[in-house]
Amino acid sequence: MIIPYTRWPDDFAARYREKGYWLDLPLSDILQRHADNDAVAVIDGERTLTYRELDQAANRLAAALSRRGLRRGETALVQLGNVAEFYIAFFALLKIGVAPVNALFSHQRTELEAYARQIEPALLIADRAHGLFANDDYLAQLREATPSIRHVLLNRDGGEQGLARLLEQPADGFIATPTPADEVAFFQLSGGSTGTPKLIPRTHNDYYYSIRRSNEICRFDADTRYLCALPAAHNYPMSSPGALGVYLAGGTVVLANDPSASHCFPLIARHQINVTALVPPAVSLWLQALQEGEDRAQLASLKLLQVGGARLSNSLAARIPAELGCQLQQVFGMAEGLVNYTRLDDSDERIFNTQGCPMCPDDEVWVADENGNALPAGQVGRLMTRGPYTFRGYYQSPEHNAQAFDADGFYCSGDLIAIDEDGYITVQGREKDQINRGGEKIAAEEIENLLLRHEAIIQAALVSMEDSLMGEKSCAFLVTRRAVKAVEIRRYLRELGVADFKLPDRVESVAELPLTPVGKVDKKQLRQRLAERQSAS
Ligand code: AMP
Ligand code: DBH
Repeated sequence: MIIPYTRWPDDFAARYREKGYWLDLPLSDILQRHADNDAVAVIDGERTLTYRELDQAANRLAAALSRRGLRRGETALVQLGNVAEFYIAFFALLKIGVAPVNALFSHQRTELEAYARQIEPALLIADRAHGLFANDDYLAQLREATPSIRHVLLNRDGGEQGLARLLEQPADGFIATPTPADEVAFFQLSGGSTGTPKLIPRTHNDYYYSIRRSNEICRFDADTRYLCALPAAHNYPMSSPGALGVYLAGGTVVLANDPSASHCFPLIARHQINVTALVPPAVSLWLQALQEGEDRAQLASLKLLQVGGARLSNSLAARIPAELGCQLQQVFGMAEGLVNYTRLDDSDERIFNTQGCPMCPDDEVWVADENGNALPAGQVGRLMTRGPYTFRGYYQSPEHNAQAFDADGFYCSGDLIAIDEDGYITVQGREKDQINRGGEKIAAEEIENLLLRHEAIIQAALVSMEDSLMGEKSCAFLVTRRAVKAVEIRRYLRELGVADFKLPDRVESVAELPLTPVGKVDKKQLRQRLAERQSAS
């Protein structure tokens, strides 16, 4: 069984191999190569796993899953937070060629079910610590709705379905059977702009390259001590260079539950963290904590702070070295592939004012106008890209792919950017119908569709509004049959089972939605209304 996906054309694949980007190694090699390494790989609270222990744990789980009949080419739905088991499960599944979707811990029923419908998983791995899985009620519902699920494993469960139990069983004679390196290793999540969350097939070859090249640029090595404070399943802390970069280099990953200063500062001091990755709102909160008297000495070991996921303002950027006492690196990436970094030896001017440049010499990035024509340096337009680690199609989404890619296989990310004479990118805005709430992406259409199912709602438009901390928050403009309150709308959406970060921060009732000349909802005008109101208040 192999998982279908949109392949790179043969001539591209040949070139990517010839240039050494694709090495035809499985991602499980990242851990396998350290099987005899007794250095600490991961620290999760009071637990510490060496590379040898991490690899053995992954082998034991892999062996147990194969004994239960999981087969290469099948898929798994996984929802684990920032716990060592996330990596154990990820490597175990790679070792037996089962491709996971790693849902975010913040995801709820709507997201989990949308992923399950798309991949028809044979295995579910979830956590008793998640509200949905605290007891077996939802589990039964999910299994009922997803007949493909044959096995369930639960973290923090002492019983039959407990993950811990499988981790105790020996892996005697286990032989890894990863999928071939040019097949799907796992699915990454797209921030999305459509009604259903889209999945991004990532192959071993393309993802391994992305991690390896990220390590070169960010200079990760065996002395790297990386704090993983963003959701571990997200592409950024997983691969840019993220935890997988750290493992490849033989360094140490320290897991944090959240990016708050009160939680992270003591971890940085205790574990002598020298690099971490944040989104811009977390940076603001760290700076604020220092101003309110948190001891800066706790950050003495921190050398590099990566910031990405959403636009970092120039003013916030400049405060990082001055106030946190470490170097800043801007990261502009996407789960679909392309990652841009400011380089460690770039000038402050570049580091503060740009989102970096593509990491690979064979990343093809250009700026298109509305008609798909290339724009000259400095002009703002659509980001178009293809390359050795940028995907060629969302999973089983031919219609959406026809829109998201041009005839030459260039992916249109929906970002509006300018590229300067030296190839450095600045993100100027967005064309996709998405709200970037401090790095967490909300597809407007997904929420609008759910809102329209409410008995009192006739029309709905979700738009971004500026927010000093989050960058953007969401506002739902509603045309309703009767008066509705924001709390009612939020409760309704929560009951439908959407992640909390997608709940509208504000709800506005209007008599009608403004339309563009072609009759689409004029979101630009709605955003303007919000901006005018904000500047008036
Ligand atoms: P996702 O599709 O969830 O992987 O999100 C990728 C998107 O996040 C990009 O297309 C951008 O819109 C946004 N993004 C990521 N990093 C940055 C950054 N450094 N500056 C501005 N936007 C960013
Ligand atoms: O926002 C992102 O998706 C993102 C940001 C920085 C990303 O996927 C990445 C780096 O790899």
